[in-house]
Amino acid sequence: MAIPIPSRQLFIDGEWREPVKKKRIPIINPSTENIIGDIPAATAEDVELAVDAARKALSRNKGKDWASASGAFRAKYLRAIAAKVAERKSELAKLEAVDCGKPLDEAAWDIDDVSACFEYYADLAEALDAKQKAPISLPMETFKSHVLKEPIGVVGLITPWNYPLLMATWKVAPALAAGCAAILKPSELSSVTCLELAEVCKEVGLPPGVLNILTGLGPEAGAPLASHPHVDKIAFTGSTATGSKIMAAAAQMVKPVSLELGGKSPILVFEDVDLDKAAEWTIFGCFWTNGQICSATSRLLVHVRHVRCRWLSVGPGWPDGLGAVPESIAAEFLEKLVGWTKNIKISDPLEEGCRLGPVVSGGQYEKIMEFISTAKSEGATILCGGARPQHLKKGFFIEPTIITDVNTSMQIWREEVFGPVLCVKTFSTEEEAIELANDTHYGLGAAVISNDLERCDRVTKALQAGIVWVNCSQPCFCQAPWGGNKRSGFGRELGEWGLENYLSVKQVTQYISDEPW
Ligand code: TXE
Repeated sequence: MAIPIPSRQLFIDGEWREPVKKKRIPIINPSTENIIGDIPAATAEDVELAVDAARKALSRNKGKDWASASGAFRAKYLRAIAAKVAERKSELAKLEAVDCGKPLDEAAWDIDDVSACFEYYADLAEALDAKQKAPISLPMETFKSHVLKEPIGVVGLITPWNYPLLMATWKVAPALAAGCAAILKPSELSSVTCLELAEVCKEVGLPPGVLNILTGLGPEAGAPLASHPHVDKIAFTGSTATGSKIMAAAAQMVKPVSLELGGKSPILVFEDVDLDKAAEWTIFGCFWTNGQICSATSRLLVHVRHVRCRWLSVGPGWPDGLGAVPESIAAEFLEKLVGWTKNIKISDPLEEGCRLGPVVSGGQYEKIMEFISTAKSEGATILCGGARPQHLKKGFFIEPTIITDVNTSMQIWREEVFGPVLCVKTFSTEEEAIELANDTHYGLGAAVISNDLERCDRVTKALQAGIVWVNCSQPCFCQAPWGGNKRSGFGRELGEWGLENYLSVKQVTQYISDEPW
């Protein structure tokens, strides 16, 4: 079934504009490898126009402009966007599926989340009005002080391809709720639904310049946005390498940045679990969205307990001369995981029941296959998957892959794969599990699966991650903060934290005594 891709231009100052250099980038359907359309490619000249439009949106009709309007005024537009997105859910989900390879069901959840996120920030925009002028208690009666929360100004939002419209929304909705004017630069690998967001904004009559959408390549469109002197803040989701470049560019102008970068998140499965439930969360936690999730719990740590047994005291490596057999859930658990993984339906994302589609691009396909082959050459064992599915001759499809016999110095254990690849190690004590889990440069997510809630609590506190899931992996709610530590970045999106990202705090202090100071 061919899904028609609307032909769009850049969205600047409320209008469709051809890129100054008239360049376009082909859209490749990752399931078929066919070109199905193209998107405009912005360059520094277009960034200049978009920044001008955004600045005008914050100064035109002084007193009634986007920044100084009430939160309630802005909320009306956010709610209208939410409603239009909901109305176009089925079409947007299909566009997402053909553009980035996401199974249609999952794309439809994303679109629901997009609407919910715009609604949520509409609520917070309204609530912001009541929070203005919050008094501060001072130690001197001759002064009074309060706080104004003001929009930061013009913000640049640079987003990735794995949740194209949803990641854009996590930034656009709070930025607009706060009263900022925004320039969104989605990933060149999947921009189609973000351009449809532009159409939605036109339809609801969003004031010109409040949201500008520039599609294009990172170095050509993203870099000039990040370094532009009249962009007051950059919010970025993507790779750690690009995040570091953006931070360096922003540092030149002491511009605030928030960064949501990669991850190599662990899932710790203890011996007391219900194996079916643990297997379900492990599989979902790693293979959902074709494994292309920054928070994917792609390092499985599963309990194995060595029971010492005199009768078996033959093995080397046991200093006290005792033998050992593993009393463990590991073997049974892995057997279950492999069985279930082999049953995952891999197909065109539009096909009924598809659970795993292709990865987003030829480049990502090659990169993931290289990871798998390096793991093999370093001595790891591919328990299942590791290849292109035999029934699919075209498309960037990779079988869901489980890898064991991994050691902690291997690339597959240390680096983000961003594909359907789970690697496994065992642990025998809680301390060892925590040490293995934290032995990474990243710190985005982590999951702990155990029926012992006291243990869950202890382990949660010990894990170095911005998000810890207990007895689950990956659920995400727009009310709860999202973001990481270490090289996974800093700053939090979603919830009230997401709004604060786009607000600046102004202290107002007044001398109220008639006495001379
Ligand atoms: O990411 P980039 P890519 C990781 C994942 C993946 C790898 C590469 O491991 O395999 O990154 O993916 C824009 N100045 N993640 O190359 O480059 C780019 O156009 C300004 C994790 O797609 O980080 C896109 O809009 N912008 C991740 C955005 O940055 C630049 C999601 C992200 O692209 C730029 C995606 C520059 N110099 C990939 N260069 C997550 N955390 O969810 C590129 N861009």
